[in-house]
Amino acid sequence: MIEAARIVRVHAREVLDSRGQPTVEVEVECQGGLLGRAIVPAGASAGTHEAVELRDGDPRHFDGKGVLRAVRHVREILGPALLHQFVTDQADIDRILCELDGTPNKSRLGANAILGVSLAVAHAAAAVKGVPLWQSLAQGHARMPLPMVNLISGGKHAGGQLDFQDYLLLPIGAKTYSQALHWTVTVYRTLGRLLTRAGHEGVLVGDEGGYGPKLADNEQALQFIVDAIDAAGLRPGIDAAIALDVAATHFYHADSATYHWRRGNQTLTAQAMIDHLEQLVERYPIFSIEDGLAEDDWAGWKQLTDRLGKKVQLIGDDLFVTHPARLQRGIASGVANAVLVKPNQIGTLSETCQVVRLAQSAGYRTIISARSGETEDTTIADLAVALGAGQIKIGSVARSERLAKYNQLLRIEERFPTPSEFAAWQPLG
Ligand code: 2PG
Ligand code: MG
Repeated sequence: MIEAARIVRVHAREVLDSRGQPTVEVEVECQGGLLGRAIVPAGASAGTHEAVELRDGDPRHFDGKGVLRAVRHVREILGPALLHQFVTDQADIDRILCELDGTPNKSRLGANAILGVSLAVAHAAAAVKGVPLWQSLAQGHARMPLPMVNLISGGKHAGGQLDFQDYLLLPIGAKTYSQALHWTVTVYRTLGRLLTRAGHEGVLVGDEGGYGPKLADNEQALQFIVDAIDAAGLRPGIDAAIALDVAATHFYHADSATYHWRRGNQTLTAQAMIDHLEQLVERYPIFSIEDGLAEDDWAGWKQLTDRLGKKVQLIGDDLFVTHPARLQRGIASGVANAVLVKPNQIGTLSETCQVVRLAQSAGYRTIISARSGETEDTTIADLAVALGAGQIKIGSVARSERLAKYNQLLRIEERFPTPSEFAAWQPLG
């Protein structure tokens, strides 16, 4: 058993993600042939403080988006350094990977190269132990997460039709994961019918499978969702609520410290943004707001938290970028009350787990999240269960790179069938 756990081969290749863009796949093989494999996702609305995703910049190869350099770093630097290591020593391995890179943001070897290895090691360790990944990673209280599911896409994910990036469903009244998923699919389909009936014929889906209709404004999108919850036979605000990812970083102008709506050519201060979000919360059953303000607008974020943090889940995505130091700053200054957790924002599995533990110990909620560029890799589903994260954000209930993860959670749920093993929605305050 011990010898079988030694790494004997690390291989990487360039594969394609759900947008048809190149990304890194890594395989880690142990003595005796047991294998772990992982594919790294990619964001479109990435925060500037994220770990660096290395792209080749060679215009002749996938318009400069190739990842052959990152692949080479796995084959020639990271992989050889791990030969003969015990695959179950995840923390040591992640430390070696960080040391080989030597930069604070993984810019030398690439967070995409490093994360691919880190996650493939975790899969290989689970294979060696002969248990599912969630079980191999489990720390403390493993439980099924509540999904937060994209219904309508705007911002950078759907051609900028709407200013907010994601309008999501939070099935807050569901008693189990599968019930939450079933309700969400029903609302998604109902919403599709309502949009079609209102003349949004052949409505296209955005990068994450959410509808991308040309609506007049944010409020119209919110009203469509409330109507769809209702028409699906669920009670808005009781069975199902709305979550928003404003992704405000992407319409913030730092030079004038203002937020620019594309719709109506409006310019808003942080104060006006907060007023607007508060009005929306009063008018619609919005229980969660992600990136309501920009990634470095700490002062605005503090006001937002003081105003809404007692009743609304306020998630930092671009704000915290899954980074322990940024999250620590948020906790110390009372900014936000939840953190979005994306392994590729920080670059190793161990650091990702560290951020979740830090958040949990401070009473911040944790939402494990996919990226807008995804693949068939399902690691985050197991991770959300293993860490007892509470919530997961994967995109919509369309497109197989999303469903691969929802389906993995259905498989895992067979081991966690009771409502007591499901992270049902807990009201704030
Ligand atoms: C986000 C993510 C996922 P991206 O902003 O939360 O929706 O988008 O992966 O493009 O950063
Ligand atoms: Mg986001």
